[in-house]
Amino acid sequence: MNRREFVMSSATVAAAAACVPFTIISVPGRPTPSPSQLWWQRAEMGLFVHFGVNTFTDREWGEGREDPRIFNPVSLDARQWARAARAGGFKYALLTAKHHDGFCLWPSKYTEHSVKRSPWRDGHGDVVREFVDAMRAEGVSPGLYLSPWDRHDARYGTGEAYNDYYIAQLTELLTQYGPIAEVWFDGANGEGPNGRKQSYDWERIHRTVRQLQPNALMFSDAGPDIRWIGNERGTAGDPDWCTVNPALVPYAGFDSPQAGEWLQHGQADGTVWRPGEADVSIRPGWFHHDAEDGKVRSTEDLLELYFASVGRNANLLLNVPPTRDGRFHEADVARLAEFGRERARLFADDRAAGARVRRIGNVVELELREAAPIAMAVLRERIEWGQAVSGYRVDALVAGKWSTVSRGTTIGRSKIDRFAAIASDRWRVVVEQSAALPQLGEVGLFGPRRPS
Ligand code: FUL
Repeated sequence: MNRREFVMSSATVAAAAACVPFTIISVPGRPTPSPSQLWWQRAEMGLFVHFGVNTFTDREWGEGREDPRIFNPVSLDARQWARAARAGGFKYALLTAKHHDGFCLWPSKYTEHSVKRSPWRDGHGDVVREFVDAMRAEGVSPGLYLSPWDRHDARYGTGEAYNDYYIAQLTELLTQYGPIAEVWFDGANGEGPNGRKQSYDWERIHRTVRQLQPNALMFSDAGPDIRWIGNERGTAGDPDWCTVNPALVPYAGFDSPQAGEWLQHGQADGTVWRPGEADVSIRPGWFHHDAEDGKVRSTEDLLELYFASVGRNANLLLNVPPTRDGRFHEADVARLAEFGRERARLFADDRAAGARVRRIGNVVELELREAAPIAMAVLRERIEWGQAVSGYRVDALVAGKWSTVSRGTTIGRSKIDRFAAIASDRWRVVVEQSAALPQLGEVGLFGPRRPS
């Protein structure tokens, strides 16, 4: 925003404040998203793909002593994963290139513990390659998970030697597979084969990613670009700020009784932009287990996750694990497609489209073409200028009087409010409290859900 716009909007705020009470609690220099963060927040949803030796041992955490010969996904079809991702509306996807067991899904030069020692594709296969190619072919941006905790490698827990190994692997992944949208750093930090824990060199890890792929976003409890939302249930906090105070959670895996809360909510006065990502699995486990084929989340459940994450200013990272065959199970594929269809139906008819919009200071007023019943409001701030709103309400004009249908705290990139359907052609969003000059973006208004 240039100075002139700022002065003009400040003036309109002052004018409107006379009739609609409004408080700006402070006006510091607010952090804003980088172009990659902005792309990522607009992407809304990523698909997580947990796959590896655990898929074959029926476990969640491998020990690091698994025989690579057990890895043989005879019908592996990454394109099937990618089609399912696209049908569900996922714009990016993350593969566990290496989980805590240390087994690498690509033929790393730096270890023998990888697909090259497996019978799959006669030891010439590369799951990372098939994954990135398939995702890109379906218009889904690939990302990778590389577990720092490694229960196989003898260097783990010895200091520099393991850090060198980790950086060498990261370098392979970031130089041989094209643009990587997101690199996921897990906070889990257990013992290695020698019974010792490794102290990770985060500074060097971050520097490596920035140098090799300046547009890749780094996720961890401590970012630096995307923060963990503080639970594995796929739900963001309310309020949820994109800004955080980086000193509170200084590194991935940082253990403190308050860390969960800090990550859930972010901080209104945070000095860095670090939006939250809410990870959760479509099944009870992260890896595929036959016994959980009947426990795939329902479409209703997935929609609730969407409202509790994207609807509260976070991204949703939904895990779907391939089976031993190397394909997604048909139940998961069907669920993803239905989830995509249901969201398309829910958001098909924006009744605010074509409305007359008046923006007066802290109020956005909409005059719809007709008085249709509305049951859901989608609010956005123009986050390219930062996040500011900390209190708002949505009103409808009913029988000549404004009545409040929902109230909330933060908005950010997206806030979705659902309420009992109410018919009116006049709606308004009133910002009641803000950490800086509020910049409301589009407002979407949608009718009640129709039975399918
Ligand atoms: C955790 C890991 O320990 C789980 O196995 C899984 O990968 C999850 C996404 O992150 O920290």
